[in-house]
Amino acid sequence: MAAEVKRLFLALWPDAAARQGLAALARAVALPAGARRVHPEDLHLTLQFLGAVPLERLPAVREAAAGVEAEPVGLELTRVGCWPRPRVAWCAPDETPAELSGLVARLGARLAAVGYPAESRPFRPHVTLARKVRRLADARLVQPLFWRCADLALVESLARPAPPRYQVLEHWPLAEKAGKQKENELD
Ligand code: 3AM
Repeated sequence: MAAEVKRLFLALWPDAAARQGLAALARAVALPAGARRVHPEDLHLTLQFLGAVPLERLPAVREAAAGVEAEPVGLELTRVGCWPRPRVAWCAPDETPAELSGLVARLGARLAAVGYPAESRPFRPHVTLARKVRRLADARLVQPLFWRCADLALVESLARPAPPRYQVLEHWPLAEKAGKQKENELD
């Protein structure tokens, strides 16, 4: 009998305020006919896709994610555009903040150590806004959206066709370093 599996990925998951902002941005983007907007509750930023994970591997994956050292990441989403091959419309920052690259590298190393190596393609942070989009002119947002990413989530991609399609199985707050908190307290 085939082993039971879950289709999983690790993502930065927005809090209610960031989700509202992302959803408003997604609504404001004019999309071509046939585009399928991502359900507001599904908006996220993927850090690493794992694919089908057998249930018995789940504890190792959770432990890998739980133990990653990371601080909250300040992300300024400044532009929208489209990748014609996966046919997705996205919003993205101009540059990848160093804290985000660091988080992806450390998380990737921990996941690789339990058998889930990262993709060879370079990491390009983005929030997918819609699917089935072949063409959308790159545009700068008049009002960039700031998202303080403070929640790392292990997410299941559900097989059922209706959105929302994703379910957070577990999530971990990204903690400010103790030293930094002290500094802020003195401000
Ligand atoms: O976060 P976004 O929407 O960019 O496209 C899938 C989605 O990306 C991606 O993982 C996220 C959660 O489903 N994904 C799905 N299959 C994938 C694969 N085989 C994949 N990424 C890489 N390789």
